[in-house]
Amino acid sequence: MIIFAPITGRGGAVTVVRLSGHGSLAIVASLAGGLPSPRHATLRPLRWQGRVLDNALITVFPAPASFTGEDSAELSLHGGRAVLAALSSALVALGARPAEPGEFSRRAFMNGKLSLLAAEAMADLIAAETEAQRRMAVEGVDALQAACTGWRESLRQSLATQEALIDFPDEDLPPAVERELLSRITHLRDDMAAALARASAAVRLREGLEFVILGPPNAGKSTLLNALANEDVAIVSEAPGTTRDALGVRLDFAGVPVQLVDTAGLRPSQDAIEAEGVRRAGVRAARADFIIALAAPGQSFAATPPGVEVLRVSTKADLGATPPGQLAVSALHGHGLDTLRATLAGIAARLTDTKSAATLARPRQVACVRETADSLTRALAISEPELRGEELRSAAQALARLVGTIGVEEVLDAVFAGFCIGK
Ligand SMILES: Nc1nc2c(ncn2[C@@H]2O[C@H](COP(=O)(O)OP(=O)(O)OP(=O)(O)O)[C@@H](O)[C@H]2O)c(=O)[nH]1
Ligand SMILES: [Mg+2]
Repeated sequence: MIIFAPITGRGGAVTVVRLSGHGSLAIVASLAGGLPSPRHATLRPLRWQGRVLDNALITVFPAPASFTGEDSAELSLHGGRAVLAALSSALVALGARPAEPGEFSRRAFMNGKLSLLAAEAMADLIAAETEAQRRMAVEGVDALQAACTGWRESLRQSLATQEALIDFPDEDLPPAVERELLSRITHLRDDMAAALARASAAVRLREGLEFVILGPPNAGKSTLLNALANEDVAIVSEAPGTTRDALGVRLDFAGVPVQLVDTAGLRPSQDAIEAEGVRRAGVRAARADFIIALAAPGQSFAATPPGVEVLRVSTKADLGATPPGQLAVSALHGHGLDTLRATLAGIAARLTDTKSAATLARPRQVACVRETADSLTRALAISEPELRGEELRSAAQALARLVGTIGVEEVLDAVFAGFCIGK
């Protein structure tokens, strides 16, 4: 099936439409009145039903030297809705259909042009908003590919040794064979456990962090949010209980994306709407990556949910003495904000530090490696050779799902559905 989609964003001066699949070059030839030589960008008028659609820069990529591995072409058109619409109807009339999200990448994967991990990293690169996300997408994938190759090889050897232990009675093999097998499995399991331990930083970096501002009414939460965002996002007033909805702004703290969330001032309230705001503040705080607790002079810091790290900051430093040794700001006058920004950037960097090692940045990847490691842990607890072999085979299957060599359909649906059209 021939598929097509614009592979550039909307609103630019040029729109590039990619066409891929067996027969796509014949479609290009019929629109362009012949085929330019492979991989040479060539300017040609595209004609359909006797009229010129547009003058397009055409590049054809005969299989297998294309992104998808299929016959493929890229048509650079003048950017504009009408141009794209006219070309699309011509392509549909000639037997092509619009591509589904991720369909080009999926074909590239199927044709061995792109590994599953590389496809995921490419999607992350396109979605990257900050420098640290870009770096992780570009550099993390090689480290992860290398780690996976090592893991698979180690598991393959373990399986082979285990088979030998099953096939030949114990007395024929030196006891060292089994000792080495167990030590290899232990080493592999520990290596995966280390990768899993680093995963939360990678997942956080990929998804972005959430920092929640929490404190009593009138502590200056909304004022601080506006100051850090450099934008008048939240309503500020001297009336306590102004903010009700949790309100987020997306910031870039030294390359790490952070959603900074302002919340309702915490106090018991008879007002149903304010009480709901307070409840929501608690929910957001409980699932935050980090809490910035605020209190103005004379106020005390609110209790925070267990398990979430907190930074206490005294506000309205211009109004009165603040506890010594504690970060203090006056958001109204801009005092202390640079120090606070630097502190928050340091925290964001620490929470997302992947230590430049192989990173499992997606929940899917984490689940596969956890499943593999769990099977290995169970295998280590089993002395019966057949049963241990079973566990090792489950481990191998879970690992194969990570790189996409088995369970292909189900894994691919989940992975590529998250892509956007044109990828
Ligand atoms: N003097 C002084 N006043 C401040 C400062 N920061 C905020 N305020 C004032 O304190 C009042 C409350 O500020 P908000 O930012 O609305 O406080 P809040 O914590 O969001 O309050 P709620 O939304 O009601 O929970 C406003 O009148 C602000 O102008 C500060 O640094 N110094
Ligand atoms: Mg407020």
